[in-house]
This record gives sequence, structure tokens and C-alpha cells, in this order.
Amino acid sequence: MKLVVVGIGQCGGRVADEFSRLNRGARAQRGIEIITGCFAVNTEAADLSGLTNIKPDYQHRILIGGQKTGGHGLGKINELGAEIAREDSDKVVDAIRTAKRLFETDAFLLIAGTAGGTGSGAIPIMTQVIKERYTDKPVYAMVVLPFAHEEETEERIVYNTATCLKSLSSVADAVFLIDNQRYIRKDSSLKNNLTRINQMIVEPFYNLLCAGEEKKAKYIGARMLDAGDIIQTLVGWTVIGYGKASLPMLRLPFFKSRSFRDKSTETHKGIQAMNDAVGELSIKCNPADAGRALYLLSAPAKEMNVDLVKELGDYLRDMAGEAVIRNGDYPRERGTLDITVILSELRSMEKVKEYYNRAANFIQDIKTRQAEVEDRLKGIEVASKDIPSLL
Ligand SMILES: Nc1nc2c(ncn2[C@@H]2O[C@H](COP(=O)(O)OP(=O)(O)OP(=O)(O)O)[C@@H](O)[C@H]2O)c(=O)[nH]1
Ligand SMILES: [Mg+2]
Repeated sequence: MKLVVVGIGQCGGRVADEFSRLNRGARAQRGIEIITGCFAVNTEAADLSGLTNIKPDYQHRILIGGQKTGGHGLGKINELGAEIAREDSDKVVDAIRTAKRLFETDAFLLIAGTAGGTGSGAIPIMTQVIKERYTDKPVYAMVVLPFAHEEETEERIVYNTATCLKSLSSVADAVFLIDNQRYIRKDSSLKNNLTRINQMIVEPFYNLLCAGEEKKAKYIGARMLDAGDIIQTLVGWTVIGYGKASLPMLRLPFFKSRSFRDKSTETHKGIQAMNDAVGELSIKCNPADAGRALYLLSAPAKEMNVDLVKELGDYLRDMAGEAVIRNGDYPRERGTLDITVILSELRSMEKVKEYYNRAANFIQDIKTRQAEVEDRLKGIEVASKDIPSLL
């Protein structure tokens, strides 16, 4: 599957930069392209210069809102981000048009953090504009939700997240939810290592995007998972997970025929990787709420047997009982077995509901506070009634 990737704001730009790195890897290691154009869009010039993989010209690192912000960001006001995106969306659309392989592109992926001003405000508008322009291609969004400690200190962050999610859900074909907090559950030092988190965010997409682009027969699975399968799976709220198990690299020649024990070890490792993938989804959710799902098994051809593929399918079916499940296998040479899982068309999403409720309370609080301020101001006005003015 080939994507045009557009990262907006600091977070969006950096994650897009990781996608660009992924494409370099695919080209160098596998001779295939998975990203046909990669762009970073920001109101802050310094963030754009800090990227490493996205081409450094102004057509790929796009500064918007120049006059309004002086190139210095929006200080978390996402209404401003939306306004600037409305005014400057042409810059982005023009840049996309120049992508060399736009005609081969299967879908768009727009990325942003929901907590800030630029990405959070601009991503729904840009999604809408791109959708109107390219009616034949799906437009997906990937949004990164804030760390818990950020939400505690600033109410505006919850408000930005809620308005961004609500707006996006009505325009994007699917919304990948990525919860920053999930990535530091096991290792809180990662909080200060956003690059590592960004690598973990994009990792599950590598084999997923590559599998359908392979041309060499030995890398084409018994059931190839291509762009069509992925597009059929992605609808509405979506989460992604990834699990990996290492396999012994070498088999000694005199053990050529494999025993049933080997086979059951492989199946065991496969289930373990699937367990990790579902246990480490990009946001907490209940797989039983998914209307659609897919999994891709990547492993050396010799390690993939019919039993393993079937067991993995049964395992996912047990968890996501109502989902239409698509699957594929991707023969690779290395000593690892990995699994990417996508759960989509999620009918319930606690975390999103929680943001909506908290933001609604916040709006109510603001209204109450405003009314109080107006009352006090009125008091001053009344007291000054008999004082002459010098103006
Ligand atoms: N995973 C990840 N999260 C990030 C990264 N950079 C920022 N964030 C998160 O994104 C949110 C802030 O959004 P930013 O992308 O910095 O904001 P922006 O879109 O540039 O908007 P303004 O600077 O306010 O105009 C916070 O929740 C951060 O924790 C990153 O590189 N990776
Ligand atoms: Mg910024």
C-alpha cells in the first residue's frame, strides 16, 4: 500500500518524519516504495528545520500562517490552527500535487497531536480539503493523544483534544488513535524520548505497507494482504498493535525434518506475538467492539504453517467476535516473527467519550466564570455611574 503522508504541527511533523525514514528502509532493504510523498506542515519554522528525513525544501516542509504567527506557533489555540489551515490549505494541496507518484497513491494519512494549537486545529480542515480534492482516495487521520501529566496541568489540552476528535470523526474515513501514555506504561523514561515513541508508533506499519507492494515471488505470501484489504478494514475509530517474537536463526543441516515439537513452538511464539499486539494496542479498547479487524503475520517462509495462521485467526476471533476479520502472511527472511493487528469500526471508545465529557464540563465552567466576571464588572460600572469622565 502506498501512502501520501502529511504531518501537521510539531508532533505530526515528527511522526511523518519517521514514516519518511520507514520508506527509506523499504527502498534500501526491499526495493519498494510505500510512501509516495511525505510532507510536514507547521506554523513554527524551527520545528520544520528540526526534521531529518523529510526533504528540506519549502514544498515538503511547509510553513503556514507566516504573517499571523511570525513563524512562532500558536500557543495551543486550536481555533487559530483551524483558521490558518483554511487560509493556507492551498499551499499544502499544491505541494501534494507535485508528488511524483501521486497517481499510484492508495490513500492519504494525515497526522497530528490533539493537544496543541496547530496540528489539532488544522488536521480536521486539511482532511476535509484533501477529501474534497481527491474524491477517489480515502483520507485517514492519525492523532496522538496527550500524556496524562499534560492533561492534569492544562484544561485547554482536553478541550483541544475533544474538539479535534469530534471534527475529525465527521470527515476522516478512519481515525487511528494513538495514546502517548500507553507507550510509557512499561518504561516511563520514554516520556522524555519522543523519538523512540515515534518509532514505536510507525513500526507496525512497515510490514503492513510493504506486504502488498512486493514483486518478488519469494516474498509473496499464500494470502497476500494488499491495499484493498486494508482500505476495506479501515472505518471510523481505529487502533493498531504490534507484537514480535524472535526465532532461532539457524537450523543445523542434520535436523532437516522438523518435529511436531518445533511446529508447536512456532505456533506458541505466534500466539505470544499476537497476545503482545493485542495487549499493546495504540489505545486501550475492547476488541469485542470492533466491526472490522485484520492481522498480518510476517515470518520466514519456513516458519509459517497452516496451523499457525489458523490458530492466530481463531485467537483473534475469540476476542473480536463481531468483527469481519481479514488476514495475510508475508514471508520474510529474518529470524523474527511479527504480527500487526488493526481493530477498526470500533463502536465504543471510552477514552474519547471521556474527553467529550470533560471538555463539556470545562465549557460549562468557563461560562460560569465568565458570568461571574461580567457581574463584577457590572458592579464597577454601577458604582462609577455618578463620576464624570474626562474623555
Ligand atoms: N508522540 C509524540 N508526541 C508529541 C511529539 N511532540 C509533541 N507531542 C505531543 O503533542 C502534543 C502537543 O502538540 P504539538 O504537536 O507540540 O503542538 P502543535 O501542533 O505544534 O501546536 P502549537 O505549537 O500549539 O501551535 C502534546 O501532547 C505532546 O506531548 C512527538 O514528537 N511525539
Ligand atoms: Mg508547535
